[in-house]
Amino acid sequence: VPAESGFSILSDDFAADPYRHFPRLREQLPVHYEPSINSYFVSRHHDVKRVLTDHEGFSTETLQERAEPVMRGPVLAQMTGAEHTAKRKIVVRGFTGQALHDQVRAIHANAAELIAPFLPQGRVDLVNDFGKPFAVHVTLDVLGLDKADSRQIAAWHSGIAEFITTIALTPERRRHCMTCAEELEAYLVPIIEQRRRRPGDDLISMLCTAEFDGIAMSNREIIALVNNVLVAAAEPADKTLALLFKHLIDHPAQLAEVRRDPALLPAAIAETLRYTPPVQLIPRQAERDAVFAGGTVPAGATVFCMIGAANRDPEVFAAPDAFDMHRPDLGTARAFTAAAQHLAFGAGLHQCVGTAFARAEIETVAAMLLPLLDEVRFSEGFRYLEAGLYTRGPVSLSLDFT
Ligand code: 2IO
Repeated sequence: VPAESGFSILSDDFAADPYRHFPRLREQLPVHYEPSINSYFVSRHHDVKRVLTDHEGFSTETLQERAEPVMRGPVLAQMTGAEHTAKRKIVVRGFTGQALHDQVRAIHANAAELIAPFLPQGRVDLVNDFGKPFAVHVTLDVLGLDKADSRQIAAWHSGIAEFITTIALTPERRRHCMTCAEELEAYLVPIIEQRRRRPGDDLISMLCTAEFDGIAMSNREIIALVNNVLVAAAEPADKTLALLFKHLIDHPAQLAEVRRDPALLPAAIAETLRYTPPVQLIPRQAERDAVFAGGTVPAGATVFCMIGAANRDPEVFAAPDAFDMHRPDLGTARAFTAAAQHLAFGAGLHQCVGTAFARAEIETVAAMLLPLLDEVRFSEGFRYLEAGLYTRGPVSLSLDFT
């Protein structure tokens, strides 16, 4: 039946506005098959949650092909058992407590430095002038990498992220992405060697000094985790920030409320993550035949969880297509925890380790920008455009302010 529906997730029509297609997908094609990539797409909240939390039925094997070539080793989401528990704990430690406290200072400093040149102009492209460099600078501070190299690292990051988030890569682009990954690896090796000898308080040093089973991690293991953090921290950040501002500008009453009371920002950020999750797809591999209400996924097949569709499932969220930071079903207090109703951070054993960091990052920068960008509005003639199937966000966000 799906093959005859005439509908494709790979069509330009879907790319232009996936949200328009989600109701029909959830209702009529809840287990949609794409023959050209031999993959299944699940869109109901219940089904997505099941795929992400049934670790026996669905594995992260897909990342061996989709991520490992550019990550140069296994990322956290690929690991299982004792290795996963131990290494996840090491990375969590790098993003909580004192480390997070220091990161908030760095977030503040980077935001202040990057917005300064635009304040006298009264105009900024929140994606390209600010968000993208901001996301990379903050990540470099976390890792303890030199911001003098930020343009080069940003270019390598783009290539690596392109590899992971492109549904069907051409051989030419694939080669470009692999070159980026190899050059970044060559850049990191001497830095890792040096941090082993003289560790600082950055995340790379933490990875160098941490022990798993009484043994220090190899260069390959550290490089993969550094790449993992680089992509996971930098790729969704500018998108989330721009989406937050877009939704607040589109909803002036809610914008006025968060201006009056910045304590509402976590709710506005959580609702942004529900309404327009920057990570739209999470891949898994079915380990055995999996029967859903709308069809069967055969053992060995790739299943993509459609986070954007699940987050607007009317079974879970009332009036799901409305942006409302006060919605009672958002569960604001739980929105950045394992009990979150929205699935923007995934679910289950591999749920995002950077959740607290992501919240602190967007909250800090938004609380800082809101008072600076007075009477913020879209620039005259600005046309809003989103791009991306895997990670998705505004292409640009030209704002005027006074
Ligand atoms: C980096 C896709 C931006 C992760 C991935 C290979 C593994 C994992 C994710 C997120 C976000 C990125 N998957 N982070 O979806 O670490």
